[in-house]
Amino acid sequence: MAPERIVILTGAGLSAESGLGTFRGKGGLWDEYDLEEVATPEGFARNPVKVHDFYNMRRRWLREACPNAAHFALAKLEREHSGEVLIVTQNIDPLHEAAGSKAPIHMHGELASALCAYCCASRPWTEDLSLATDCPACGESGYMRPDVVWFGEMPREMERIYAALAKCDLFVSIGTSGTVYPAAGFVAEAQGAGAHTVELNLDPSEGASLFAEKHYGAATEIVPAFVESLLKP
Ligand code: BV8
Repeated sequence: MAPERIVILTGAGLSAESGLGTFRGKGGLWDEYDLEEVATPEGFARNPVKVHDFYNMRRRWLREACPNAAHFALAKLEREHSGEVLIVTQNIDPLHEAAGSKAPIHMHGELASALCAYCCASRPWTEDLSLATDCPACGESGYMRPDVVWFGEMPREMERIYAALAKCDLFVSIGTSGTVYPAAGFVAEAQGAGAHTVELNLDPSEGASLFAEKHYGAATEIVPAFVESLLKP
């Protein structure tokens, strides 16, 4: 029977073929950078310049990045599936939206947005950030930061995500190593709700054994094929 309610979790592997770096595995960002130094509030407090440089570099990468066949296939599923489709992404890039996805949940925030730690205003941001950047809302200087969720910070829209996992009948995890929580725990939540669980990845993730169905290969190949299998009458 065709699934009615689908929740899809995506990770850095979905954007790998769009030229954006992954975190772990060969050549991953965490090989080059210490996540404690560049992806925690403590690291930002200790050395904001280093953190701004890390995110300014990644924000510049966005200017060259285009959605790939996997992003487009997921947008097609959203348009053509008769039931509900919710995309929850760990990625901070805007490639789901660029491929036509309407409203993915960015549970780890968005690189193309800046947040003022003084007045909490956030707004679209494509340029570099630095300590000299004034907040356009409150005018304070030295408080602007990337609008992302660092380690030790609460991911976004968790209530909405858990509510969707509790009633989904298909959970698909794409391009994630299954190492970062709470996202890595979503498959267990979905399974507990009786959903069919599928992993689409380049190679088995840390949580591979928890999935009922697995397909391994490049996202630009296996995701369009999987979407076609879901949409065929
Ligand atoms: C929180 C945003 C609580 C910024 C990121 C022990 C147990 C449980 C939890 C913890 C623990 N110790 C510490 C924690 C908490 C911690 C955590 O999980 N740590 C890990 C390291 C153990 N989690 C947190 O801190 C989270 N917050 O728990 O808050 C709380 C409660 C109350 C009040 C306050 C707080 C916050 C986590 C979010 C951190 N921010 N990023 C940024 O992007 O710079 S995490 C970062 O990792 C990215 O978001 C990334 O998306 C995410 C996960 O990585 P992946 O997406 O999976 O990427 P990865 O490179 O690992 O894997 C890529 C995969 O793709 C690979 O499997 C590869 O095979 C595949 N692939 C590659 N190429 C392709 C491909 N697949 C297909 N096709 C290809 N071509």
